[in-house]
Amino acid sequence: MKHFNQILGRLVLVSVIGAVMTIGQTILPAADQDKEPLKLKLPMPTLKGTPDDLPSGPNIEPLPTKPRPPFFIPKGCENVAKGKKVTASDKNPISGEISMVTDGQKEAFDDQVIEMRKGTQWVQVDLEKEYEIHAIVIWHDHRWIQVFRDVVIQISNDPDFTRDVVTVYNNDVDNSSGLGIGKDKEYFETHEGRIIDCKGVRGRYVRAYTRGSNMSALNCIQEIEVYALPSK
Ligand SMILES: [Ca+2]
Ligand SMILES: [Ca+2]
Repeated sequence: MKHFNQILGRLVLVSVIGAVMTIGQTILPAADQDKEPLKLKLPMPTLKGTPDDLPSGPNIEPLPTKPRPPFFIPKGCENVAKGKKVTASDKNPISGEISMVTDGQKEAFDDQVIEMRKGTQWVQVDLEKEYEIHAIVIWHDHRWIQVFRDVVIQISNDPDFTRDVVTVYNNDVDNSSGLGIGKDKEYFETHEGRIIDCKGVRGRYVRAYTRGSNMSALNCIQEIEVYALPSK
């Protein structure tokens, strides 16, 4: 038993050292002089609460139970999408105006959501020039805690997205939208939005696809923010 306790003691010690090292690693990016936490102006959470029958499965991230950890981004990045021109596959949305994608409004209110027809639809932001893009933050529709299908986000210098396309997010695992098989997870819409790490991809246009949600065949979008540096 004494021997067992010695082994147990060593195991605990190793675990403690391991934990300290892990904490050290997670703190490291903050020490990076060129980076800072991305600061977002978050909307209020929905007052509708969390549904009892949330979808689940191996490809859906569980609903977070605590605030998102900081996301580090190069110093000087700004939201270069605010107020920029937006186009869409659905020229005549069921509700809302396409320009609302970049108007800065993203509260969980009906009049701050654009609803487009069913099937795969996209919205596209023209940043007016090429940027070095480090993060895209997207709110589809956080009026309800729900999962959007076929979330595909692409960057290009071609407004038609026929060439030089970089896909920075794709959770279309069955390729039902025909843009390629995605390896990213589905996730729940919350007031925090979704941060997409773009790692400095250069481009002028950002396009975001969806194909309905677990609640509705319609495609909703509230806001897209693009945190970027001028392209050198
Ligand atoms: Ca908006
Ligand atoms: Ca799909």
